[in-house]
Amino acid sequence: MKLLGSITSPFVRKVRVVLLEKHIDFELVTDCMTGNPPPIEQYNPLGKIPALVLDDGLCLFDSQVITEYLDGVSPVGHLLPDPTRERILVKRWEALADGILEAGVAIVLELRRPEQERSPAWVERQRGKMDRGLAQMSRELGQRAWCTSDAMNLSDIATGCMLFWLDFRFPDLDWRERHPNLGGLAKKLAQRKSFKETPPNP
Ligand SMILES: N[C@@H](CCC(=O)N[C@@H](CS)C(=O)NCC(=O)O)C(=O)O
Repeated sequence: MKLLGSITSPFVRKVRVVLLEKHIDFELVTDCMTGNPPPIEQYNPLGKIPALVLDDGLCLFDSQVITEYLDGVSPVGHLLPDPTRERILVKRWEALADGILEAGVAIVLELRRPEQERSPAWVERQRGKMDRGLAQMSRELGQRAWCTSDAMNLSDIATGCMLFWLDFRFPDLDWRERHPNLGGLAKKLAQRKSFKETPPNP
């Protein structure tokens, strides 16, 4: 299978970490976002990465669909529990991590606009989503070792990819000081081979 993506995208990183944790072979294709039209549009009409092209040609998007698919096709290192409530708790956490990322991406894009076209109110609104999202994660994690279970699963991977992307794009955000328990979780994830092999700034 081919993963269309980039090294810096946190959504792509989440998929790469899942592929590595589950020992699934894949080819990463990174030159798909430039050009007019960019090649990604042949695979995902929304023009977004990640997109996963299966061997039979079917193309999957977005990252939450891809991670669920990958967990289903290989029994190695199960990342989503079977019982509905436990599974939905993991997917809810993944949605929260991805939502914080989407707010962060919106800020990055807004700040790339010419200064006179930027909306401070829009940036503030997105910042509120990030702050509330992180606070809720920290509250729910409490003193537990992992986000939703006794062992690492997709909720932890999604959270790690989000936190490390904040380090990459918002180095001054003091999330570790505000939420030391999230810092502890990040420390454990950073030691895993799958995270070591997928830094956004190699
Ligand atoms: N909900 C999507 C978000 C993916 C996303 O926003 N990817 C960004 C890169 S980090 C992108 O491709 N942006 C290009 C665009 O929006 O045109 C997912 O989880 O896959």
